[in-house]
Amino acid sequence: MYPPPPAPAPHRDFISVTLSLGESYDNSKSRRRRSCWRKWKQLSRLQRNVILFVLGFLILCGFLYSLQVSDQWKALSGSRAEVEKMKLEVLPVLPAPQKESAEPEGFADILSQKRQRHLRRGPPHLQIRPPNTVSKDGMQDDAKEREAALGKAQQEENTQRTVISWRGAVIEPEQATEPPSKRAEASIKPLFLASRIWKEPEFKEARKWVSENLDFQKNVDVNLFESTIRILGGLLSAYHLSGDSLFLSKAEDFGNRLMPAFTTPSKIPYSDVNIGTGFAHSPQWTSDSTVAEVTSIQLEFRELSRLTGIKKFQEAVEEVTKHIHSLSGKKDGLVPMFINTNSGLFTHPGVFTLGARADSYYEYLLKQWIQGGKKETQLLEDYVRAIEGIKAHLLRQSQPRKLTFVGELAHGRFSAKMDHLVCFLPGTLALGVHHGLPADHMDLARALMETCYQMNQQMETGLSPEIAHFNMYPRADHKDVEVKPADRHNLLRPETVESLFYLYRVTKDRKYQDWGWEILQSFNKYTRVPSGGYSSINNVQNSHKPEPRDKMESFFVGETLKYLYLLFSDDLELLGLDTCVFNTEAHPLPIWSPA
Ligand code: DMJ
Repeated sequence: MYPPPPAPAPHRDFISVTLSLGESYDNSKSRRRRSCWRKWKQLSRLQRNVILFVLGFLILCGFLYSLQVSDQWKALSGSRAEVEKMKLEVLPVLPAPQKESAEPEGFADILSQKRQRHLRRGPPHLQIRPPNTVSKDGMQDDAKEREAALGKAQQEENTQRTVISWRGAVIEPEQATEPPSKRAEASIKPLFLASRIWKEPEFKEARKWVSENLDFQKNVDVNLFESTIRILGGLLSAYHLSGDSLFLSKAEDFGNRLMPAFTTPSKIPYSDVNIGTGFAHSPQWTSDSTVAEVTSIQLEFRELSRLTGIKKFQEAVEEVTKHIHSLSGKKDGLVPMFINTNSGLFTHPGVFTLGARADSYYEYLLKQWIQGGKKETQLLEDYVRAIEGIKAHLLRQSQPRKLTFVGELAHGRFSAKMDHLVCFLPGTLALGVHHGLPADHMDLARALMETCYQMNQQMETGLSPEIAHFNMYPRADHKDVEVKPADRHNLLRPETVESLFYLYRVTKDRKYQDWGWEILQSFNKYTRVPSGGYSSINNVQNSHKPEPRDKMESFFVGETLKYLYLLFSDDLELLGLDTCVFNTEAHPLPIWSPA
């Protein structure tokens, strides 16, 4: 045992603290040193060795730790630089609309903005752009620098446009100067005056590929609907954009290969066809086809007939339209989701949605009417009746913000579920109003557009889930839009921005551009892949871990980016709503007899 330490003198402690200034500093230090030394001497050899070993170990650890921290610090500074670099790389790649009545900016402003122009881009109509006219007053010294700055800014814009024009929207609005090929039919007002895409090197490269590599003699099953809207629609659109008959002959070849799909007892086409063998069939598990699929191939087949003079394409698809027009099982113009290829009857009756499996039925009623010069009144009647059916049976308002949404009906039971796919509807309604349909359709279009925007905006990533559920009852802590775990993914779908494009074209309200801009920022932030391209994500509600799926659907470049490009263009005649209709994959086709 060690002798007990000398009894502490409480007053002395008190004095050593409070009166330390009255005691010499050296004295107190040397006393402490002496007492430590005495205690050290009182320890056994073993105890001293243990203490020395522990001290040595601690010093060694401290040294190693300091080395590691300095490495981490270096890495951290490096990764900060990386983050900054990435911020610069994750630039919005689409051009934005011109600032409205912009005051010319001072040169100093432009120079200081130049470096940050992408990072600080706000809503499109507030964006900073080089002025069109520049005051000469007091600016002569800076003229060269200004020119360089503007040139650089323009260069940046051009680079962005090049990026987007290659894999995205392939149209350059500022080059809209020349008409398409003289080979375009005289009866059709030249469609794409606005574009001279066929002069672009990318187009030439693509044409070469189509000419040398696109061979449809393949033993492969394709889905009739998907390949019609993407391949046939794309080829027809390329023909109209370029006037190059290569695309029309490819379209005719492909159309012929799809025709066996219509050889069913009911003339309602099969879902699948082998384009090499001509064997067409339903999916293995059913003889049903999807209503949206068999009714959303008409724009393309009709146009193919008009261009080639071969009637069978148009006749086959119009047979389907007529059949469905007179079919029972609808509810105030709303159609079920399935139809049987043998009986020609709707199956799974009593279930109504504007989402998957029914959506583009409604879209193509209106668009065929427009395509044909607004003469086929039966199409119009079916469309208008369906909109009334939607109002009567599927519309509700959410809580707390009273967002108007389109739900679903199953055997009389309403479900507050809305697919993101339904967001095509505000755009289609606005397109109808542009072509003379009732003004109350526009009220509905605006209300639904707000809802689709909120489906994006209320998510942590700013991107809509695949399916939203709406809260219909006032409940504390509940937002309007709710998402089930299985529905949290985002496939880079176009419907919201597609509708924003139509709403902007019809109303000229720049808020729709702003909303599109926000969505583009979110795509760039959460779905853009640093090495190139974009990816679907698993979870729109987790901005820290959105979980990329490593998959980019072709509709992202075919539709989503194209509609964003057109939304941000202030050239309202670029693929104007009076000259063309976009098929459901965003490929523009001509209106036959423009009003
Ligand atoms: C597109 O392929 C078409 O728009 C189709 O009509 C349904 N939606 C997808 C993209 O979401």
